Amino acid sequence: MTTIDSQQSLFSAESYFGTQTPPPTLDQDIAGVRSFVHRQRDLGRKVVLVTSGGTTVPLELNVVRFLDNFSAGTRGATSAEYFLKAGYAVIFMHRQFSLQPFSRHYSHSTNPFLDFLEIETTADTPRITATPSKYDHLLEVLTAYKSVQQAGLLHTLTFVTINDYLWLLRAVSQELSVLGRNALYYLAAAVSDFFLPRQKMSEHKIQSGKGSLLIEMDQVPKILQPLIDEWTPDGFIVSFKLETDPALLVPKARGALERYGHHLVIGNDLHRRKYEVVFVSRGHHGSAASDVTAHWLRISADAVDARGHAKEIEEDIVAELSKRHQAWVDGPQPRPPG
Ligand code: 9Z3
Repeated sequence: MTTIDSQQSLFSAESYFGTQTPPPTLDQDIAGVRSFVHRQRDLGRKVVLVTSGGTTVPLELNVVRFLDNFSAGTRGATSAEYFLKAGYAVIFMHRQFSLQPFSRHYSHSTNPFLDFLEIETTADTPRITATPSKYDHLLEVLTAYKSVQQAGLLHTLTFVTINDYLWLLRAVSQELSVLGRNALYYLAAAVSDFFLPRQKMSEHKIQSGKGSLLIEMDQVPKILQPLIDEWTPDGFIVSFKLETDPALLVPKARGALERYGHHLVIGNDLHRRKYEVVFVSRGHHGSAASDVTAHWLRISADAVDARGHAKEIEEDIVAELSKRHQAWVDGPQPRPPG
């Protein structure tokens, strides 16, 4: 059995999965992913895994309190819609109750769906109709949603804790690896950097009355490394880097790219994330550190799209990614060993 080094408190992916327990629904979730992936493979479709929303860090085994983060899942849910439009099948792995593709347009707090409905009382039996001013938009969203459902292009999975997320990501990526280069990873979930191993968690609700509470957390293992090297070596992998200090954004994104050697890091600043992102990747001349390029995508706050709706930066992110992923699919294949 893998043990935790209590001196270092540093988990490798191997020691993490050797000591932390899988979520109870993992096998069932993965059976669903397997049949989805195999169906898409038989149909020759590319598949993108979109991770979305924030992970929680429970403080107790019988959990009453947990740490969380700000992410509502807007980036992931919006991008998933554009990936579907671009012809991808989508595995949408999201934080329970965070925004989802299509229904995101009718979020309960900003756009409650009941406000889109009217009761017509002219006939004997009252009928429900759509509010006229909202009708066109509703029809557009509903048409896209129904056609995606009918074509079986969207598969949804949920996580809550950082532990759920890590187990699911490993298992889903192993399933997706059968697609080789046709698999794209779009890791937009806001993943906690720190966690409490279950061996250090209080079983019951932490009691107050003893003064301040001190909690020492362990670092979450760097999961991108085995994802890239072992679980899905041929997939096109895009990670996100979030910073709040703009001066750190490109250096940190660049650091992640150099550390893991994957395809692309998309950097975003917390406050500017809806209007600009930076694509940090290697150029065309090999993997020399000096060859890293930073390519900015920007939209203005009042930009509109081709249909006259408020422009979403995810439209441009996904357009650029589809091109880069296709170039990877069509690119030179590594020579077989021997
Ligand atoms: C992101 O950077 C996402 O774009 C956001 C989206 C979380 C900012 P919203 O849900 O926000 O649309 O409101 N995701 C990745 C964040 C993250 O945890 N990155 C890690 C890091 O920065 C690396 S995997 O170190």
